[in-house]
This record gives sequence, C-alpha cells and structure tokens, in this order.
Amino acid sequence: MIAPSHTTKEYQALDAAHHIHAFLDQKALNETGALVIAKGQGLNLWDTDGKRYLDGMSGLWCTALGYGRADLNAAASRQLQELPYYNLFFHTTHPRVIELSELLFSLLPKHYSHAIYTNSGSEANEVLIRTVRRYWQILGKPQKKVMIGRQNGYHGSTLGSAALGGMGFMHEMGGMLPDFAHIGEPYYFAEGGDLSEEEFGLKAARELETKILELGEENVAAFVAEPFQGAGGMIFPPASYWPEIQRICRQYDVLLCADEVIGGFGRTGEWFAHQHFGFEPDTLTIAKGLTSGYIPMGGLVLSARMAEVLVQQGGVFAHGLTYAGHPVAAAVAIANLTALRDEKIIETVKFDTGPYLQKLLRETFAEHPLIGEIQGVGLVAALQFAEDKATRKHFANENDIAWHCRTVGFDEGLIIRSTLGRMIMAPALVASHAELDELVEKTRRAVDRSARELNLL
Ligand code: PXG
Repeated sequence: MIAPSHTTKEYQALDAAHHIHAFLDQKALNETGALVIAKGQGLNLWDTDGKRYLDGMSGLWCTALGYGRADLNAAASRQLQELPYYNLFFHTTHPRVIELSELLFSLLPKHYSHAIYTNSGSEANEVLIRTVRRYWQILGKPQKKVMIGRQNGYHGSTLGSAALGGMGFMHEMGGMLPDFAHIGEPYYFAEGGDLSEEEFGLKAARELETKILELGEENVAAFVAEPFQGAGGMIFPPASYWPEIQRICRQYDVLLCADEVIGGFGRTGEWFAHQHFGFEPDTLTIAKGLTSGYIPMGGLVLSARMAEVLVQQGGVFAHGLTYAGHPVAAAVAIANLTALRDEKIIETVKFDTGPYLQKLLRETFAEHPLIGEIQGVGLVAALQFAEDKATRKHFANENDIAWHCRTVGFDEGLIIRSTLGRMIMAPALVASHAELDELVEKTRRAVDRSARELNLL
C-alpha cells in the first residue's frame, strides 16, 4: 500500500488548485471537492476515506479484467526492465508490438490485416480521418473526404474526433471543422413515434442515404459510428439498422467505420460489438479494453482491402506518434488479451453473466413506474427514466433526475453513469453473480431514493 501524503481535504484542495476536470463545471465541483479514489481490487474501489464502491462502469468502460491483476502488472514490469521504450518510426520495430498484432489478428475476423497503434481512442479516430482520406486520394478520388458521424455520437475529445462526434456543446468549444456532417441517432425510445422498431431502424439508417445524396457520393469518404452508442446514452439500434447502413455504404462506395472503443473486447459477449450486430466494417477504432485500461493504448484496425491500397500504392505514410505501439503498453495488451481468451471470459459474458445481468435487470425494473426502457446485452445496460412508459413520455428534467440518481448511487457505494435520461452500467467482464446482484440492488436503491427525494411518484 502506498502511504497517502495528504488528507482527503488536502487532496481535494490541491486537486481544485491544479485541475480542470473533464465534462464538469469546475467552479461547482470546487464547492464540494472531488472524490479521491485511491485503490482498486477486482470490481471494488476505495476512496481516501476508506469507503468502498462497487465499480459499475469499469473505470470509464476500460477495466475488462477488473483492478489488481498480477499478470498485467508482471507483464508491464518485465517489459520496463527489458526495453521500456522503442518505436515504429522509419525502419525499426520491436518484438512486443509484433507479438501483440499476431495475437490481435488471431482474435479478429479474418478480413482485417493491419493496425496503426495510438495511445487513446481520440488519437485513433484522428488517425482514422487522415487514413480514410489518404485511401481515397490514392485511389484517385481526393474529393471524397467528408466524414459522416451521428448526433450524440462520441469519438473523442481532440479537434478532429470531436468534429466527427455529434456533441453540439463540444463543437461550440473551440469550433467545428470543415468536411464533417452528421445524421440522427437510432434512439427509438425518444424518436420512434408511431413506427415499429423495425420501421424506425430503417428510417434512421436511410438518413444516411439522404445525407450522402445531399452531399454527393463523390464527396463522402466514410460513415463512422459506434455499433451501440456509449457516452451518448447507451443506445442500442433496432435490428434493422446496421444491415441497412451497410447496404447504403456499399451502394455509394462509402467506407463503413466502426468505433469499437467501448464495444470492443467482449462487452456484448462477442469479441467485437459489430459481430453482435452482424455487419462488416472496413475499419475498427479500438482502445480501452485493449489493455483493460491499465496503460494507455488505442489503435486503428484496417481491412486487408484498405491496407493493400495504402501499402502497395500509397508510398510514404505521413503519420507517426512517438508512443505508438509502446512496448510496455503492448506487453500489457498481450497479457490482457491472453487472459480474456484463455480464461474464456467473453464466452462467460455471452452465456452466463451477461444473460444473468440482463434477466435480473428486467425482473427488477420491468414493472418499475419510473423506468420506461431497459436496453443491453452482455455486460452493458441502460435504464431509461420515463414519466409515462406506454407513451414513451420523457421527464422534462430527465438529465437532472439521472444525475441525481448517479449521485445517490455514489452515496450508496455504487459507481454508475448517467447520460441524458439514462442510467448506464458496464461492469468489469469478470463480474461474478454476487457482484451483479450487488450492482442491481444498489441501482434499485439509487432509483428508488431518487424517486422519493425528487417526489417523482
Ligand atoms: N470513441 C468512443 C466510442 C469512446 O467512448 C473515445 C472514442 C475516445 O477515447 P479516449 O481514449 O481518447 O478517451 C471514447 C471515449 C463516458 C465516457 O462516461 C466515455 C468515453 C470517455 C470518457 C467518458 O461514457 N469514451
């Protein structure tokens, strides 16, 4: 145990003095002080006052194996001793990154062949934007450069990845970039109207066709989306959505790019979320679960068809990051993927813990007067607050209700996420039945307390 150098109050004062936290009003936070998390083991976290929390969010959708894995620690430590740094610039490489790719491509569907590693999901999407445009340049179609994303999609916080994402309040901070466009999200509960889910899925997908025709197919490089939307509300599209999106992309020669940063590495019970939804993207953006978040690493995975063009006809690839394919990150990723594979963790999510969590959530909340919808598969789920379930009527202040529920959850010793009017959970993939029981029970307490404290019933 590392001895703390400060009391909680002192840590909070120093944190307030030196940090601007992500996606929060720092002035408001400074009035209460940040929660200082000091230790993790399995699915449990402890703050500096010794209070325990069940981590229902795998950190930020990262810690697939939970906290405190000795094998990941040992892999990092061995690599730090042997070769703490080298790179893939110019003509050099190193064994760990090669071994990582050998393993990664043994787990991926066979039509993927190349990876460009990064340190994060945002960077991986930056690389995506440049790589996709380069691909079309090489093929003699340099005007094909518009990237189409979705409203409320999240692809990162750097300038390009934020432009690709569809968060208006992010675009407003620092500006939007040219050659990005957005279509609506397949959020049936909010926008389905009188349509069936299947009809709505087709309608939402056909917004892409309309947008491509509006922009001109000769100008559109790619459509980029999360197989299920994460930060923008954990939204699962209707089953009709992805096949139609794929048909449209193929018809108009638009690349189909899946952002697998949170869906990848087992969350849905498949290695990759696009496999759950049954479509074949040209590229995959990966991060988070690649290393269980123990060390930063992301990447862009390319289909063999795209890589062939870039390698055989592209000449110099004018891109590089000092830390891409970092040996220590690669060593941790190898240990992480090996554990996910050899301990059959993803099969367990698919056949055991995933169905267990999904059933328990439905038993607990299907009849709950405040919950209008339960979505999810494997170890990811969302609960939608609703004023009237039958008419899918949202609370006018659903954001505030969900945020209150999140705060109450923390008070109950549960780390849970809120976005818009939804509560989201994505526990570590190694969660036991007992831990899932605790997750659902604490969520129920948080929802019920919110109902009472906000006079919702
Ligand atoms: N794509 C997706 C789909 C993501 O969810 C990124 C890219 C960017 O990755 P980096 O590593 O640059 O952060 C993300 C990140 C949340 C939450 O609370 C989600 C993310 C980050 C922080 C919070 O839902 N996703």
